[in-house]
Amino acid sequence: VHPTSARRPYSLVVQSENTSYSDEYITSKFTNRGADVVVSDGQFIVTPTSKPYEFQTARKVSKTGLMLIGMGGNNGTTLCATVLANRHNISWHTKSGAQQPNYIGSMLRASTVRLGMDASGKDVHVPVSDVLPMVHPDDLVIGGWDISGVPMDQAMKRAQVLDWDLQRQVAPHMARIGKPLPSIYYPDFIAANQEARADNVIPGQDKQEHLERVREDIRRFKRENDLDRVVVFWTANTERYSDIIPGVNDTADNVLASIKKSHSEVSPSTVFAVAAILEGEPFVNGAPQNTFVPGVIALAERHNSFIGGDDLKSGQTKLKSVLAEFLVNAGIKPLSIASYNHLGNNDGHNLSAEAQFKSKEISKSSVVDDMVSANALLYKPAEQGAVKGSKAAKGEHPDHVVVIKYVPAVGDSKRAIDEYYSEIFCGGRSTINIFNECEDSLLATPLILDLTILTELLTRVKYRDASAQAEFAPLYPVLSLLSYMLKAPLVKPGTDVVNSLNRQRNALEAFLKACVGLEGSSDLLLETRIW
Ligand code: NAI
Ligand code: DG6
Repeated sequence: VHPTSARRPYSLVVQSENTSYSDEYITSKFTNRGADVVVSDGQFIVTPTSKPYEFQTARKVSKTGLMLIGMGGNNGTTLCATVLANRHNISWHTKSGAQQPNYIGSMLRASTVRLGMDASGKDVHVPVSDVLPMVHPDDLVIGGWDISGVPMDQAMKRAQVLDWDLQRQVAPHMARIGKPLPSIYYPDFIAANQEARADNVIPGQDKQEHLERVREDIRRFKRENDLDRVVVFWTANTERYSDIIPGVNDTADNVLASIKKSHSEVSPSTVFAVAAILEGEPFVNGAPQNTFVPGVIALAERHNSFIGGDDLKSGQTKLKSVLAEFLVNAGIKPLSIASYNHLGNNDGHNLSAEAQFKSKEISKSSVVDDMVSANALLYKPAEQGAVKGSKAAKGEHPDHVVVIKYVPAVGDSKRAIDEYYSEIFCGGRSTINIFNECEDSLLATPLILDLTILTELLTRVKYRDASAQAEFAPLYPVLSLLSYMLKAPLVKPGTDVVNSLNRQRNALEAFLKACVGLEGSSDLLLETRIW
């Protein structure tokens, strides 16, 4: 068994007055430290703040189902087949030799976190998945929907992602999953070139009936598999953006009423999100469209139901969120970022349509905004009172262009080219070119697993304001802690989006550690800098 697939009993014990253990819970005390800043007459007046909280994490991992919308696609079939390969320990032959299944690319299972030092002063690291009790990906019960009724073994073959020898061995297991459940198809939302796939659709155009049908699918899946929790995950085709229309999708009640009226601006992904919210099960959007119209966020708040999104951050954007931050934090000024990619899978085919490309362009483009706005030394901030829509009102920003082309021959193997053109010391220029080639679905699958496992965990974590001795309450429904795996992170309305990959990871690591009572940044390493 590959180390990333190994099953380890939960064995982390924190010995501290801040951490207590019962059979049911891990309870920790945490002080949230920050600073309030007031700018007055050119002075920054900073007041450190601290507020005590307690976290309570249920130790029993839920028996978890993962319902994929778009189960028969490249991501869906790759995920099912690789989990089955891991579960049954199927190894296969490639031209370079025998290959074992593993979970490489999963931040939870294949990366580590530093706990502290041993007696000899050496760092001690554990897999991130060992910090708190988490679902093992092999244990996920997988099901879902697809508008294409091709059975899963055939759909895996159609995807052309996995080595033939793996496909051959995993095919009987895939065949047992059978056909995905029929799904909701509103042709207006995905590219016209997808029509031929749509042979497995829930009949009719009555959106309320569709909602009820999907809710029943979730309930049945949960019942038949004896599950505690079902994560509903959109990995279906990218949809066009929905128009935000007052009275239609701006409030929770309006979204529900619009579904009842079968309003044309309610997308399939929104119907699925509403179904999950009403069932009290988490919903994650792995694609870029605005499934979470304001009314859906409000509905999630009303039902205390968890949501996360948008769009898996698998390759080019992940690197961009590191490289752009590196340049800006090094005091170098990116003047333009030009990102091009081509791919030949069905996702690329769908994205060759203008409206669907637009959704992807938006999610890929927002990723450097916060880094740029954090550095007023390099980029002129937006001018208050400047003409609306003018450059001055928007603030200075590097030119940022995103191009995607469909080239069928390369299949799932995406080619991404990026040019970072920057201003350096005293008028100099620097150009960095990057070329990346990679199977898209093999990058995406571990992210879907991480998002599912983290989401399940976050449903088990409660918090309370320790100073008020309040009741423990669930976290806020929009799970922004999932940002590390997402291109355009959905955050609590009114709060800033953090795109920096390092900051996103630090936040997640700090949160997991806080839940076991390990506080503070370990990178100061003060003991190594003083006598
Ligand atoms: P794919 O095209 O192979 O699979 C999508 C599947 O969704 C297809 O089988 C299609 O029949 C199905 N589908 C379409 N509309 C549906 C509906 N209303 N209900 C149920 N099923 C429906 O695409 P792939 O490569 O699996 O990607 C899936 C999604 O994930 C796309 O939106 C893509 O943009 C997004 N994504 C993929 C990444 C990757 O690296 N592979 C990274 C970031 C996002
Ligand atoms: C073409 O860009 C296809 C897309 O679905 C991407 O593969 C996907 O959004 C991943 O994007 P990125 O920028 O994280 O590599």
